[in-house]
Amino acid sequence: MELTWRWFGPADPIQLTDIRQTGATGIVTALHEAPNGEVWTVEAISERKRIIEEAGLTWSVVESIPIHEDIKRAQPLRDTWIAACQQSLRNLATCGIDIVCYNFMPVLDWTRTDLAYPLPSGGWALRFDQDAFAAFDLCILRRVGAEADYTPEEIARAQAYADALTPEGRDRLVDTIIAGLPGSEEGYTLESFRAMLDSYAGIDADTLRENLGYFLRAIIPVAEEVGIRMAIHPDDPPRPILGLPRVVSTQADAQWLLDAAPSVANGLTFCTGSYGVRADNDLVAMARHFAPKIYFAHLRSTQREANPLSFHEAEHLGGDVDMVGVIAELVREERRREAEGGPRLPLRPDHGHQLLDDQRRRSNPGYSLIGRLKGLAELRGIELAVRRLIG
Ligand code: DNO
Ligand code: MN
Repeated sequence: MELTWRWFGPADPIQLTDIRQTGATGIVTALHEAPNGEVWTVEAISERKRIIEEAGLTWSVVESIPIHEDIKRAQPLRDTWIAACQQSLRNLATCGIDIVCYNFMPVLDWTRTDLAYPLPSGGWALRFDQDAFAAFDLCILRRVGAEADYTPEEIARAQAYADALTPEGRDRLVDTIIAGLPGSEEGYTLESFRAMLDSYAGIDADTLRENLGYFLRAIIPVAEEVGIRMAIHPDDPPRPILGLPRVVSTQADAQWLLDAAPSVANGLTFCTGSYGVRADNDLVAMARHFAPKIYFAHLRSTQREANPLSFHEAEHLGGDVDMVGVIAELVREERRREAEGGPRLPLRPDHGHQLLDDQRRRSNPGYSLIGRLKGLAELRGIELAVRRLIG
């Protein structure tokens, strides 16, 4: 499989020359500096592509093309933003880029409560602690109606959590949740965040699904026409949060999405770390079922904790995800594509722990150098072993 690495562009403290040494050959990136909704021009795309190729790498996947909140909320300007997105896809195709990852999570992209959770080994992981999150929701944000989403025990634990927070701890928690993790299109203050949440009043899962369907019916034909394969990233965590609906969390959700706009251009980013947080997602079965529609793979594992709504990011080959089983399905799929002249199947280590020098150098949360290098090396080893063993 094509080994890739997420790079946040020239501002990423991890440079292309570093990535070249990891064994990855493909770059996963976006024009992160382009404001949400603006068309990505052929000039800007080719310039970024040139920088990547000059380093001996290729621009393998776009992650992500931003989907404007107006599209998710069906606001009057949605057709304008959709037209911009269609034009960006045409321009990407002109530059020879043919896989585009995106997500349809309202307001927040992926969400964590702790960016440096100490592991017994001394490494640091990203963590989502349900009590910390509930403390944010109930005691800091004070979202109207939030109590209905929690049991009395959860509310008591959240209150105790909030009472124990220092002012710095409180600020850190707020920033971690709403300031925007890497790749997020927006960051918020508490005030702008409340306003954004309010703008989703009345939008339930059915409405969000309807709006996603509208988007797909507009985008997928254009992608198909220009030879781009769209790959939706699942929700992380894969469940509604803060009263916001999420509709790409389960096998049934992914099936709905594929059926909503049947086309070779409509496919999935198989993110094992996101889907894998739910015990009812059987990842090996999903990899097998969706294999031909998996256009991009994010491989990492998570570990559910005593409270199964809490989790932290595990070793790539540890935790709750059967990574060997998933890779075996992906290798089988790649074999089929090789036999039929089908498209490539890029994968990337999705996040890594902060290990060794990672703890002393700057990097984007989740996107460390050594932690991801370790993940990549392990995943590559499994792939080679599986390839040999299945003959
Ligand atoms: C989480 C990460 C995210 C993801 C974006 C995709 O699993 O992979 O940064 O890239 O949500 O749009
Ligand atoms: Mn992912």
